[in-house]
Amino acid sequence: MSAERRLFFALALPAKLQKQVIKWRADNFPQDTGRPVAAANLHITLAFLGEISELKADALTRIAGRIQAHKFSLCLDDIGHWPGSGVVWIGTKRAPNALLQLASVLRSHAARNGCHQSTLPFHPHVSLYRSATRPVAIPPATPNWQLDAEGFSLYESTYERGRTRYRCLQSWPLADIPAI
Ligand code: 2AM
Repeated sequence: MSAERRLFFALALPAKLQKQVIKWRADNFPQDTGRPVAAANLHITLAFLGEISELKADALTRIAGRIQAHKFSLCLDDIGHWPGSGVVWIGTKRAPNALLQLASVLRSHAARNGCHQSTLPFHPHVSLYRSATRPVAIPPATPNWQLDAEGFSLYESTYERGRTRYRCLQSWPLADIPAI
């Protein structure tokens, strides 16, 4: 039997935005806030699949390739701390419908293929710190970065020598918004 892999669908942050976020994080949070997420690992999870077989991964990869969704932009203008999960995050106050629909389609396909989905409402976010279980002084606002989503990807999460790495397995483009 082939090994299971920990997979998820996500939106990547472009390298320029990764750098901006990392600099802003360093300037705005004390060093002992928690475990900072590495720049290359910054992303917005669309659907978490968990540890799944190659068979299920193949099925969901084929499905992802048939999804028809449009490009969208979102403004990273929100910030918060979930003490229970220890996550400090940035997100958006107004999630575009195209983002919610893409996540919803991926999550329902994941559920239909036996990947347990959280019952909590989808809250698009970029995790900045993990293991932040103590109170965190949250900056009043983010610099309102714009994220232009032109595609989405399937990632594998691995843990080697004390480091979490996310490897992009495949990406799919989002379609241009038709001119009216
Ligand atoms: P995050 O989106 O809050 O950062 C890979 O592990 C990614 O999947 C991480 O980005 C992580 O959290 C998200 N993730 C991990 N476990 C999850 C779960 N049980 N439900 C939803 N998302 C999860």
